[in-house]
Amino acid sequence: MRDFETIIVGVGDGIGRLTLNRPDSLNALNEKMTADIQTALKELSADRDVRCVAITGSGRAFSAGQDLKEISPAKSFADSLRKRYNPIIRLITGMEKPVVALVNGVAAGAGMSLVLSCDYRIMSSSAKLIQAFVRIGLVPDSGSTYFLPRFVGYAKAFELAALGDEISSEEALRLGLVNRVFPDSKYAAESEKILVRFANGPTKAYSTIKKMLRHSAVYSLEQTLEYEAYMQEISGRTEDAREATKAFVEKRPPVFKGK
Ligand code: T3D
Repeated sequence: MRDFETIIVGVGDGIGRLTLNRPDSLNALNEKMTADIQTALKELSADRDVRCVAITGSGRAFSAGQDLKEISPAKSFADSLRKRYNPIIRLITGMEKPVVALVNGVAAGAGMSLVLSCDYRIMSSSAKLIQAFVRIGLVPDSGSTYFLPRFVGYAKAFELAALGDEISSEEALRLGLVNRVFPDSKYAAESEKILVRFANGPTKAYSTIKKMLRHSAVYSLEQTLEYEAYMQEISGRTEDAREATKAFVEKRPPVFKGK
């Protein structure tokens, strides 16, 4: 994978790793970084050796959101979201492999939206989430108003978005905003085990699960039952499904190839 100015990208053992790398500004998202993230996500998506993608931040933060030193009244917020942020959220949610957020430190504003758009979220115990938009008189963007009420319900979503208070890792876990929290001392090793598990799993099934869960958010039970039947027909014919059924009969663990 090539070098980028604002992020570090690496691939190994089936895992694509994207690290936001402007630690002096808590990995604030400037124009160059959002462009770099888009390019990297497209490349990781197309790379057949990558079966799981992890996104994290360098230094003490995940990301402090939009670079406030680049905000100016002269620019269009809508254009910025349409060109810079919304494509990133679409690339993550549409990626045909699991995308895991490793929340190593504070994730604020669009940084928190980026976390919410991932399929699985792991947080270190000292990290915080902040719907920081309202603190500067803005409203949530980059998918936060889609994900928040679906994860925590309207009442809590309104509170988090309108008050913009820090959400501790304990509260994030209790609310269902993240999947796992590990003490800072164990966070790296425990996260790695989960990434390895995704990278060795049935990638096509993961991708289909992503599509099905998004589909079910807008369709009726009847339509969902039919979609499940359709998707199971496809899933049942993958190499991984055949291998896992054979492995069960042979009383051995399956070897998934992501095919
Ligand atoms: O244009 C559009 O598309 C609009 C889109 C908007 C989406 C958004 O994300 S809006 C929300 C933007 N983010 C924020 O409002 C959060 C701003 N940051 C903070 O509130 C705090 O930094 C934190 C709560 C995240 C962390 O606080 P703390 O005390 O741990 O760190 P700090 O001292 O505030 O920051 C450390 C450095 O990072 C500092 O730089 P310095 O003074 O040492 O040179 C600070 O300026 C810099 N920094 C932190 N956040 C940002 C930032 N620089 C630029 N942009 C930031 N967002």
